[in-house]
Amino acid sequence: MLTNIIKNNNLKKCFRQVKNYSTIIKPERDSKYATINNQDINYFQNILDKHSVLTDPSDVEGFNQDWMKKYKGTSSLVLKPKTTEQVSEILKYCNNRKIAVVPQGGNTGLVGGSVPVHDEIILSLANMNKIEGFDPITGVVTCQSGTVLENIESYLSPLGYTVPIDLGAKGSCQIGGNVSTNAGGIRLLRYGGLHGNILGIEAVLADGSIIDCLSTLRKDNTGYDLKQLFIGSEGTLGVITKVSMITPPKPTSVNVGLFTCDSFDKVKTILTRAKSQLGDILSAFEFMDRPCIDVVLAHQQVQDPFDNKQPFYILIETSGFNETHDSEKLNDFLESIMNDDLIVDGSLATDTKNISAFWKLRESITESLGKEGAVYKYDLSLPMDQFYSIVEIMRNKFEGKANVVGFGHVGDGNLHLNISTPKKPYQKEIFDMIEPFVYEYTSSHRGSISAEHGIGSMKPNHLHYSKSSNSIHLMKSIKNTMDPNNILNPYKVLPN
Ligand code: FAD
Ligand code: 2HG
Ligand code: ZN
Repeated sequence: MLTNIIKNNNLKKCFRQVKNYSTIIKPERDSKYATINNQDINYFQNILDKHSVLTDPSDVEGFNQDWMKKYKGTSSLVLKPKTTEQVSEILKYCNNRKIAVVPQGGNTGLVGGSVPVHDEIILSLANMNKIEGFDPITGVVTCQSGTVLENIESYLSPLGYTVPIDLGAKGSCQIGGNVSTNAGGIRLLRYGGLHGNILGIEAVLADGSIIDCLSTLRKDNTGYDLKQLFIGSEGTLGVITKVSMITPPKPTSVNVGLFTCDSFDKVKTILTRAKSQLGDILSAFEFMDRPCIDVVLAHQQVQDPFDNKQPFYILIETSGFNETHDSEKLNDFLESIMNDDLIVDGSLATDTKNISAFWKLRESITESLGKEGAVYKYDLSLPMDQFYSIVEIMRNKFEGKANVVGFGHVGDGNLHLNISTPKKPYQKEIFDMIEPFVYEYTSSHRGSISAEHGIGSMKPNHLHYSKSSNSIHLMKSIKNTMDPNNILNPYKVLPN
């Protein structure tokens, strides 16, 4: 209790309100950072071409605002380098001048990490979008960090390979952003996370030095695995300029089933069975509750999949290479869950059009929620026994006040708890009903307050709910070693 009181007092000190609390609170601007002047602009125009230095407020505006329209900075400058050397020159200069910098990928992040808090320079990686090589024997692809995820998939697909990560934002997010956030997504269940799939990284440190860890080797135990530090560091330790990644062969036989359930206990039983009976062909196990379906139906051109509404919807995908073998496994599994009355309704899609329709229901939840008003997002890892209870608790708390939905990567123990109100901007009253309660609940069950979206601007002062003070201390000393002037993505990830 005492430590909590101390922590809350610290929190008040570090995070002072800059506007009234109807909007998002920001830490105060640190006066140690320089403000941009004409000399700086001239310097950047000399190392980049004129089109890669954006200063017109109408060009800069979109880069200041995050995807959710929740976080907004006041930067007056966007730099769009094309090469690692240019990134190096920029950072070296900024480090000497103490100019703060926010690296930006596709700007689809959901925790406010990709936009400036104040007037930090925006370093957009959008022009570093070349796929540099692919080895069909090892399946390793190497590309610049600004390559859009979907473009890597389009490049690999005709070659018979696929990317090991997939998420709803694939059309805009960049591989550098994915690596920097250690994004999870819908295929983590099958291929594992990026800490395993990224083989190499080239990154530029705050002082401009280029760290070449761009290995394409699967095995390399030569000292500390430095690339791991950059994975999930959200632009605070360096700017990732290139990555090399394992790509698995693209499955040729894909099936997607959509099922309804009348209890969350049954969802859990189906998950256990799917893991044991489908084994190696199970490639996604996602769930959404009925309020999610209602939100999607309200905002998208999709049909209610079944006449009979149920509280839970599960999407199961199998991907393999032998249609007969996969169908046999899937049929045995379906028979077992039907015979035991685990599902109420179900439908199977085997052709691309129907598969996409099922995925659209799941993947458009985030966009549809965004059309509702203000959305309060919580991205939690929780043990299965406490997984859905938090949604029910919050729904009771918010009855008549807000719409509470639960969905996510249940196969990975990752819940997306979203609370939406028709009113924007964000309300203090609503935050107070959610925080710190949701974080305390998660921490008390040894869960994670950020399963896959990161910490960004949203949660630095809540990091202690998932990390010990010794761990935070070590993180701070790593940050201090790699970026002693704290120019890279300040005010983010680490508490003050
Ligand atoms: P940005 O949003 O631009 O940046 C994210 C962070 O990474 C920032 O801190 C930024 O400073 C840093 N950064 C970006 N590029 C670099 C770089 N080259 N070097 C150093 N730092 C960098 N996330 C999931 O994990 N799973 C999901 O299933 C998922 N689904 C989503 C669905 C939708 C519709 C949306 C809008 C978002 C979703 N996200 C998901 C969140 C988001 O897409 C991911 O976090 C993604 O990895 C961010 O990539 P980005 O290129 O947009 O990065
Ligand atoms: C997803 O799984 C994303 O769709 C977004 O991680 C989750 O909107 C969210 O909360
Ligand atoms: Zn997710």
